[in-house]
Amino acid sequence: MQETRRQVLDAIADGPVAGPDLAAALDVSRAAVWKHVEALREAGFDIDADDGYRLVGTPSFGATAVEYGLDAPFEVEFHETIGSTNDRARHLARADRTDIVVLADEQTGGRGRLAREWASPSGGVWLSILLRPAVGPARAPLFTLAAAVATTRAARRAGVDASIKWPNDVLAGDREAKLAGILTEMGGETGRLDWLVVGIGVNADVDPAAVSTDRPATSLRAELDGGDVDRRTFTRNLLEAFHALRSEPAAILSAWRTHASTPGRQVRIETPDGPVTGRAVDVVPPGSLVVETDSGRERVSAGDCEHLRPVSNNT
Ligand code: BT5
Repeated sequence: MQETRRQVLDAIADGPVAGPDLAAALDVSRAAVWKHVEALREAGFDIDADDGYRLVGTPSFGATAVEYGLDAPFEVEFHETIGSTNDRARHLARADRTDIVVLADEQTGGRGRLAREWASPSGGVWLSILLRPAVGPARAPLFTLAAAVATTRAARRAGVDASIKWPNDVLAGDREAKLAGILTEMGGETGRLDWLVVGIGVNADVDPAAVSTDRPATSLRAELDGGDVDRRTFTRNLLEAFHALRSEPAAILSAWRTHASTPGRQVRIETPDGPVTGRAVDVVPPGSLVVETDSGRERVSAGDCEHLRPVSNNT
């Protein structure tokens, strides 16, 4: 958000401030104050001007709504509808940008891994974070884990009991239905990571039936029994948690372990080299799952993981 606009919002958040006082405090003309107020109104802020300027309402979603009060250095670009936020972030990567969050209410061409479709109706939190971390490509999976932790934390703060299924799913509810998925893409020369796009799709204020697929899906709204979903606060919490983790990569794995439900579970993982079945033991750098199989421990770096239910004794 433009800095003066942020200062205007901060100044009028706690009560009416007369136009001339605001102009003097910000060292701009009165006409400039009026222009900023108009721009903020257009962005959805409700600003009362009866008795000086006073902020009476913030927009529920959008770039300015998320950026206002965001304690992380991201610029937010919002689209009511877009093909895929990952595609847009990749485009921005080619223009040498960084630390941008592309956020959308709806995607018409949302993508999952391996060119699968990602259902993205209006009401979701569909976002992609463009980063240029100073690490090699081999460390990129850490950022997928960080995104999963950040999403899980934000969901829990919203009152939803979420947990991570290795490597990129956030599950919720008794059925362990999919609440969110993550698609990380990267670019660079051999051995060098130029950019990273971490795409996060969260079924926020949507009906699970609108995203129903071959596998069970859920949403924040469904998990809150139809209660209000504050997408603005959710997105802010998610971005702040992600920023804290990317600033301290050494803390990512331990944070992942405390938010994941995969370790200790019987799993079946479809890998490019065939299925691996056994008990998930741990996650090791840069994000591989260690599985105890009949023929010993195996490290799996990529694949589709299924949590197997323990076989009941009376069947
Ligand atoms: C993922 O893939 O889980 C990664 C999803 C990433 C989506 C975000 S949204 C913002 C950004 N922009 C994009 O274009 N993408 C990213 P994967 O693990 O391959 O799971 C895909 C599978 O999940 C599909 O084959 C369906 O079975 C299921 N699925 C599709 N849409 C879903 C939804 N909205 N909720 C739950 N499950 C879904």
